[in-house]
Amino acid sequence: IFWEKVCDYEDIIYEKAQGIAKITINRPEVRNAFRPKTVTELIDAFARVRDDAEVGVVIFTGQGEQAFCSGGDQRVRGQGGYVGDDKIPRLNVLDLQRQIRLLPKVVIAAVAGYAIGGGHVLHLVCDLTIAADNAVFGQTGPRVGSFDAGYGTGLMARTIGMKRAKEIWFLCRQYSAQEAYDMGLVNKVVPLAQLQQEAIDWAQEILAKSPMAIRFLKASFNVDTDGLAGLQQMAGDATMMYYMTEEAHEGKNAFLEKRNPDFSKFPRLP
Ligand code: 2NE
Repeated sequence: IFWEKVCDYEDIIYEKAQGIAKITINRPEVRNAFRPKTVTELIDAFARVRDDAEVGVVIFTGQGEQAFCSGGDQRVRGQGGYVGDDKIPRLNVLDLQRQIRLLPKVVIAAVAGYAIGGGHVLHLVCDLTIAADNAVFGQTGPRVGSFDAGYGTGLMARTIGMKRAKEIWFLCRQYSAQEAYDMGLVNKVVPLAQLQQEAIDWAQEILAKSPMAIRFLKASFNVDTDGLAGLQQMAGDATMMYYMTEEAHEGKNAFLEKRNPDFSKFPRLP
C-alpha cells in the first residue's frame, strides 16, 4: 500500500491510500503525548476525513514502536487545562473524543507500546483496537492529578464491565496486550511487525461492506451511551436517507413550486 500525504501538520501525519486514512500522532520523543496543537491538528484531520467521500475507514496510530499515545503533555498542563501558544488552557481532547464517535466511518486504533492516560481513552473511543504484542494499557489520572470521568469511565465500563473499569481507574496499573484482549478492551493482538498490515487488512474488509449499513451500525452503537446526542446522530443519518427519496423531494418541490404537496402515491408500509 502506498500512503500519500494529505496535508502538512507539525504534530501529526495524515496520509491516505485506497479508501483508508492513516492519522499518526508524531511526537515520539514524549511517547506521543498530545498538546493543544496536536489535538487541534487531529480535529482538523478527522474533519477532512469526514468530508472525504473516498475514505471509509481511519487507522489511528502513533509514530514509532514505543507508544500509541501517553495522554496529555504534562509539561504544558497549567491551571484549568493544557496550555498552547495562545495561552488558553484547554481540554480539547474531549472534543476529539466526540468527533471520533460521531464520524460516520470506522476508526481503528493501531496500538504499539503505551496507550496510557488520555491516550488510553483515545483508543477506547475508537471503534476497534488492534494491539501489537508490546502494547501496554492503563490510566494514570489519580496518580498524576487528573481524571476523565466522561467516556474515560462510562464507555470503559460499558466496554469491559464495571468492576474491571473501576480497577483500572482506582489502581492505575498497567496491563499487557494479552490482558487487554482477555478483558475485551482490544479486538486482536498481533506481533509488532504485523500491526500496520493487520489494521490495513481489517480496514479493507470493512471497506468491502455497505457504507450505509456500517454508518447506521456505528451510530446505533453510540445511541444509548450518548443519549439525545447519540439519537441526534442516528436521526441525522435517517434524515439524510429520507432526503434521497422521491417522497421527500415532493415536499421540497411543492414548496418551491408554490403548490400543495401530493404525498398520495407514497405507501404507508407496515
Ligand atoms: C508512557 C510512559 C509509561 C512511558 O514510560 P517509559 O519509561 O517508556 O518512558 P519515559 O522515560 O517515562 O518517557 C520518555 C520521555 O517522554 C516523556 C517523559 O517525560 C520522557 O521525557 P525525557 O525524560 O526523555 O525528557 N513523556 C512521556 N509521557 C509524557 C507525557 N504524558 N507528557 C509529557 N512528557 C511525557 C511514561 O512516560 C508515563 O507514565 N507517562 C505519563 C503518562 C501520563 O500520566 N499521562 C497523563 C495522564 S492525564 C491525561 O492524559 C488526561 C486526562 O486525564 C484528562 C483529560 C485529558 C488528558
